[in-house]
Amino acid sequence: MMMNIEEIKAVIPHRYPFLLVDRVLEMDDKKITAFKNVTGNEEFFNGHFPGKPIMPGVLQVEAMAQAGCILFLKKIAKDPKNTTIVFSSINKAKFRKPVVPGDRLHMEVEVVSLRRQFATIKGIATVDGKIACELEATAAFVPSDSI
Ligand code: BDE
Repeated sequence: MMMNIEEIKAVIPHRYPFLLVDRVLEMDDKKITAFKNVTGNEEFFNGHFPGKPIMPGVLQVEAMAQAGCILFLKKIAKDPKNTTIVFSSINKAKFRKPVVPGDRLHMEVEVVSLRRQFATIKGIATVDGKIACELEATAAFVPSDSI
């Protein structure tokens, strides 16, 4: 179930500079494992912060949300071509460790609640096995032709 960057781009609409998943390693009906390689050339390091590059925690949240989108569209949505995923809530987020140039942000995102229109995910992002960010968020599935 590995997916490379071109396969990822065929599933979610995000593009540079906002596509934050580089590869999917594993996926089943409830869980996806993916990563982002964080390079020293990321645009956001110029300003966050000058001389002290740290990946914004909100972008770690976004990266896990994107991994969740891939899981929803590949495994959960009944009509993925006509489904838009809208994140409706960040229920909980914790930032435990700074993510810096050269890090591989490894993400495990799991669906913990699935209703007709809403899914809640839990995500854990690690670098070298150490937790950088924990997330619980909720997304809504919307028919694309309704918005
Ligand atoms: C720690 C845990 C989770 N996320 C980030 C941290 C962290 O160490 N942030 N550090 C930010 C930071 C910003 C600036 Br400006 C600075 O000069 C230094 Br010295 C910092 O550590």
